[in-house]
Amino acid sequence: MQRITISIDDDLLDTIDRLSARRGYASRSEALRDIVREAVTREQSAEAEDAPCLATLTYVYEHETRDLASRLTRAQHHRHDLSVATLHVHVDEHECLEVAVLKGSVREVTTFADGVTTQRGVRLGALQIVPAVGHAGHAHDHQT
Ligand code: NI
Repeated sequence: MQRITISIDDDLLDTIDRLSARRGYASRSEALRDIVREAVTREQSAEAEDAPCLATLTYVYEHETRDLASRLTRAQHHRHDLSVATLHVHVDEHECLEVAVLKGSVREVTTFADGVTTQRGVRLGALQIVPAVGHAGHAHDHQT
């Protein structure tokens, strides 16, 4: 681990401190490292569409919307090669929350996610991509 000194204006630092407190980071360093990691992940995702990845796709839907539940299930069976696991939560009488764990190329996973989240009756779709390459030897440091 290397130590660097950066200049940052007061407003931006306030924003980082607020974010850090809200997310519960132990220090500014840890908050900044994760912010940079997020940016790097986005960058790599944009660059390397063929790169292998793991991803979680989270979405909320109304199971009573006509055929929606079976269409979503069908979509996952159709791409069973991408689908690792799905967690289903019955939120209330009407809504379900699902978290699908996907494994494939960034392009495949993104296309699948778009196909799910653009369905009528699906809301709050969020895709989190975790690059598979170069991560094996990456130590997640929580010390400073
Ligand atoms: Ni349900």
